Amino acid sequence: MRLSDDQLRQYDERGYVVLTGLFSDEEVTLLREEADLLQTEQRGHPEANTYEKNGRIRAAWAMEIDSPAYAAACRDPRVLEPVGQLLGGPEIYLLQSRLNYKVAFEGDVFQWHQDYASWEQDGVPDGDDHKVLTVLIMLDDTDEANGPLRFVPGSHKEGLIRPEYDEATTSYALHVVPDPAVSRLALANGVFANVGPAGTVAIFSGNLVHGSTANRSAHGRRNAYFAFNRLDNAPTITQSRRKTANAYIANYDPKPLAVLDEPVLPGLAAAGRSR
Ligand SMILES: O=C(O)CCC(=O)C(=O)O
Repeated sequence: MRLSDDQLRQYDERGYVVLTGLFSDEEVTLLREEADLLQTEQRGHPEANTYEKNGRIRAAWAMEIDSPAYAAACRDPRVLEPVGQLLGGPEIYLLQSRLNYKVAFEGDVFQWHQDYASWEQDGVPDGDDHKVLTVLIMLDDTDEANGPLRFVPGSHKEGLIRPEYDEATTSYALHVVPDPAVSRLALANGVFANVGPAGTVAIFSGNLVHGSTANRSAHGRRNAYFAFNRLDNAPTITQSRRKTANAYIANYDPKPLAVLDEPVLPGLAAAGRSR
């Protein structure tokens, strides 16, 4: 699946492009079943999970190491071909993956931030929009109430905004964009909310300012994220400089990803389970 010239332009102008309904209901069902498993001690690497202040699951990192379905999703041609177009070549690898659960009633806020602020700490040399980016897959129908991921369109053009390190707001310390910069950009450009049906995908720049509110609704909001980086932009350090970092937040063994000839998720979904 290739992005049109219009979609490529959108990515450059707004810092993101949305592909509604890219994954089928059956595929999403499979990814949700895997999400259920990943949040338990039964996943191969339970130490890769992080928790809210109240002990509920916040995120499962590195899903693909324990889940064939997520391993297939990040190599899926519907994902990797557009990423290849945007990153300008086939030599790309998976820098990071995470599944944010944003559970009903309890899922906490993600402060406004740019992902590159963290990746810089992880040693990624360049945050250029065409070197490193993220693919979001919405696993639940998402509306204004269950904490959609929000983008500030065009904010990627600022490059990296000097971040503040917030260790207090949530269980997960984050390099956040200072409030005055968020206000300035949101007043100038507005805010876009990723609402829509499960299976929708958004591709966004590592410099795009984004965040989400707490989920106080009765409906969970799971988002899976795959961050892709060019191989020639891989860190030269072997360990993150972040103050708090588990071993799964960045991939320090970069290997070029081979795009699958065709999607395998439909077959896995039809088989009922991926294992
Ligand atoms: O899932 C969300 O609402 C926020 C995700 C995000 O920005 C992150 O994990 O860095």
